[in-house]
Order: sequence, then C-alpha cells, then structure tokens
Amino acid sequence: MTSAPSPAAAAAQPGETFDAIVVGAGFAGLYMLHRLRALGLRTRVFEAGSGPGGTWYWNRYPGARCDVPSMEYSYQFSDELQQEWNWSERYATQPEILRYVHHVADRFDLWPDIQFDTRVTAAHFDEARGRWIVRLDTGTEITARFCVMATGCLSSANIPDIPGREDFRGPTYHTGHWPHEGVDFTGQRVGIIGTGSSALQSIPLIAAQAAHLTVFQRTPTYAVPARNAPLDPADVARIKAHYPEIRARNWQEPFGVDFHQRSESAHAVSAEEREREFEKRWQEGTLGFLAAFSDLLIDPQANDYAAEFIRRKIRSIVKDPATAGKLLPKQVVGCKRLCLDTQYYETFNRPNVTLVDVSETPIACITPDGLKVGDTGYTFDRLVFATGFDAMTGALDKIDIRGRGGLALKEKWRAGPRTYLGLATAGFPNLFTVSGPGSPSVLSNMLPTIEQHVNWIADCIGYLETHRQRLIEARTEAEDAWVDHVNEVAGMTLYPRCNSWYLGANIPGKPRIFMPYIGVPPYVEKCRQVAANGYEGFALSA
Ligand code: NA7
Repeated sequence: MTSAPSPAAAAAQPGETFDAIVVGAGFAGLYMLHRLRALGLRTRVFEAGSGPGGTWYWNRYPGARCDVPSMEYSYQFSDELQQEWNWSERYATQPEILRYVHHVADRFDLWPDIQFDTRVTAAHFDEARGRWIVRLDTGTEITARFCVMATGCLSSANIPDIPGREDFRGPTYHTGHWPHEGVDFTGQRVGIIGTGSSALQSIPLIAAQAAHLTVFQRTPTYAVPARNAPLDPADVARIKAHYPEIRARNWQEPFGVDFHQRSESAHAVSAEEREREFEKRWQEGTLGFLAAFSDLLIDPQANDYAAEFIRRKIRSIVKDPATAGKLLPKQVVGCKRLCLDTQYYETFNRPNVTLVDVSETPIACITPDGLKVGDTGYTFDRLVFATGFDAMTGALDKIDIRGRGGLALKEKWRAGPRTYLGLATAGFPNLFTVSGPGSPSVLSNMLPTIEQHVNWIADCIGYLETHRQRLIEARTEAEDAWVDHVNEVAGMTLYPRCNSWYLGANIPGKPRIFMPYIGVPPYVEKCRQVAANGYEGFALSA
C-alpha cells in the first residue's frame, strides 16, 4: 500500500475540457478511470459522495455485508492486488469492503482525478462539436468526448410516498443513506419498513440493541443462512495460488460465480435425493442454493420443491406458529433476490420483536409517533426505511441526459430501458453505461462483470483512437434485437413471475420490463464477438 493518498481533484473549471468523464466512483468508476488513464485520456470522475465506494460508501446500515464470497467479490485485473489484499471473512462487511476500495484508490493513485461532493446534473450531446456538455451541481459546465455512466444499479433510494411521511417526530433513516457515525438504538422503540436483503441483514442487529422492533412486511423473503466465518488462512493461500483457474471457471458459470450448478432436473432425482441436495446447500450457506438443480428457475414444480424446503425450515425455526405463518413466502423462490441471512428468522423468536403483515392492508399513513395499518396504530421512536431502490434506471433518470436532436434518455426509455448490450443506447453517441439495463449486472457477481464492462468500453475507446474514429453509436436495429433477446431469455424463466425490482415493479408507474440479462457466459461471448467484428451493431464515424 502507498503511504499517504494523494489529494482528490480540485474543482473542474467552467469550460474545462476532458477526453472522458466518468460519473460515479464506485467499483466501476474507479476501474474505468484506471483504464482510461492508461489509454492516455484526460479523465475526470465526478462523485456525489465525499469518498469512493459507491454502494459501499452509502449503505452503512448495521450488518451490511456482501453475499458473494469475498475472495470472488474482488477485482481481478491486477494479480498483485489480488495477492496482496487479505479478506478476513467469508462474506466481507461493508467497512472492510470500503477499506479495500481505499486501498485500490491509493495503490493506483486514483485520487487526483476524482472530484468528490459533486453531482452531475445534466449531460447534453452537442452534435456540432461531437462532444458532451456536462453540467455539475456546482453550476460549472465542462465538456468531454466520452461520457461513462458508472452510476450503479442500486443507488437511487426508494422512499415510498406514504401519507404523513413528514409528520414523524423522531429520526428516520434509509438503509442506503445511513449516517456515517452509526445509530445507537439502545432503549429505543424502532419501526422498520421492508424485508428485502438490507432489512434482513439489519433486523437481527437492530433487534439486539433496541427496546422493541416492529417489522412491517409486505412480501416475506426467502433466505438461506450465510454461515459467515473468519477465512481460514490455508483456504486463502489455496485460492490465491489458483486464482487464474478459479476466475476462469467463474466466467463459465451462469451468474459468474461458482455455485456448483448441478446439471440434472429436480424431477430427475428421488424426493430423498432432492432433500439431501437442498440440505447440503442450506448447510453450505451460499446463493448457490438455487443451483441445486438445472430447472429451479425454469420449472414451477421444481421451484416449488426448493420453496417448500425453505418454508419448512422457517416453520422449524420460528416458534410461534402465527408468526411463522406470516413469514412464509408464497412467490417463486429466486424471482425476488434470494437472501443470505444471519439469524433473521430466529430474531422473530425474541420477545422484543413484532411482525406486522401489511400485504393485504397496506400502511395507511405515518403519524407523529409511528404509523397506522388500517385503523391499528403502532408507536415507535425511530423509523427505518429498508425500502430499496429505483433499480438500474433510477440513477440515470436523475441526470438530464440528452442525445441527438435533444432527445431525453428518460423520454426514450419511457416505455422501458432500451440498450444494446446494456452498454450503449441509440441516439446517444460516445455515452456508455457500466452494468446498464440489458446486461447481466444484478444477476451476476457484480465485481467481475463490472470489470468485463469496463474492459470492453476501454478497448472500444482504444479502437476508436487507433482507427481514427470520432464517434460510436448503437444502431437501432441492433438495439431492438438485443432488447427482444433479453426479454425472450427472461420469458423462458420464472424471473418475471413476481413483483420484483428486476422488473421495476417496486416503483409505482415504472414500466414493467425485465431489466437484467440472464446468463453471464453467452453475454460475455456476445460482447467479445461484437468487438472482434469491428463493433458490429454500432455505427462508427470519423
Ligand atoms: P429491496 O430488496 O427492494 O427490499 C425493499 C423492501 O421494502 C421490500 O421488502 C419491499 O416490499 C418493501 N417495501 C417497499 N415499499 C414498501 C411499502 N410502501 N410498504 C411496505 N413495504 C415496502 O431492497 P434492499 O435494500 O433490501 O435490497 C436491494 C438489493 O441490494 C438487494 O437485492 C441486493 O442486491 C443488494 P415488496 O417486496 O416490494 O413487497
């Protein structure tokens, strides 16, 4: 590690010109900067937060932790980096991931090209100059030839528009905007809305501290125990010695992470064998529970075997049958994100925890001292919104992005996002999205797939430079075909069957379109072919 980090960039000056700007200093933005600088491009990263890390900068709620093994949720572009960094636990905590982010920023001296506390508010394509005019919330306007949106898939917090929200007297928090100094819930009565993965991770810790916790649940969640533990140094050494093979194997996996996918159908084995396989995976504690059989996310009956296994586990863990009944998920397992938990279901055995089902009678309003469900009032001192994000498009929608003819991206995507490979969209030349809708993104091990996107974008820009091309733009026909393909693949699975944020269904009025592309290996191959064929499906111009 370098001794002291360099200072961050000074504020961009009005009219300053860059070869490339990158929006966001999460894992995507940091590596994008590293690659663009290596191409000799004058690059500036703009980051709304006061430090790097993106999702890991903002999501500081109690228990925040990755649910992909840390040894695999890490950059692979530098072998020195992956050899020198030591993860301490099987699943890394948010603070440890943030330390890693800082280490990367130090090691590659990224700080001087990142401007923090600065939000990009607009990016307009100037057709005459073939450049992007980028406005910052400081009022400054700059220009850049390339614009890379590394804005994250889960960065635009969703706070539901429940009447009376402003009336609550006590402090309120959103898990994705947690106070940096932490929150002490000792002796407090706490309410939490939501039971997605942020809630699942924080509920056991808040319950252990608070006088009382009331959980408002709209949809029960399936979770498998994480069985987190300190990493064994011998395992770490073994993985480090075999990193190239491990990484290569992961690229062949549907989600880009080794879930030991079994190739048999759940119907091809006996009931006892199914039970053994599910139990083995329940004991292992990975999201690979869903890889137990080849058809768990395709065939409703196969899926129900897995769902019923988890429901039985919930009934066996939660002592009060009425509470257990409320916690039993009914939807397809996996169509909302499967969670890894640590003592989540057990927490409902605590005398200071109450579960309130708001699936049929929704939260009517927030009151000065709590909230109401129908006519029943619940009182508490503090309120936590674990209500998720406007996923995949939310952060882009917040920026006034305009392409050719002044077309707003938001307008173009009114009926749902349209991209070519989740990397680019027709009418917006030289604008790239990292992990955009239409790429595996949230249905993959995000860090490697971020790297794959960044590498593709950097190689593409390098190609433009060497072939003396000024602009690259997705062709509408290629984009249409890709959007159809993304939908067709999703339609072959059970994913579109429930109201998940993969479909935008958590945001009122958002078009219901399945956004991520399912299948890392075919996706990576398609990207490779497109590049190998001189950026097939794109129009290049000098
Ligand atoms: P999620 O998974 O979107 O969870 C949000 C939760 O909030 C979910 O249980 C929602 O219920 C609930 N919610 C949202 N609005 C309401 C209202 N109005 N009333 C009651 N309940 C509500 O977000 P997370 O932050 O937990 O996780 C996001 C991802 O981050 C996660 O998947 C990982 O990839 C990392 P619903 O299910 O919509 O009925």
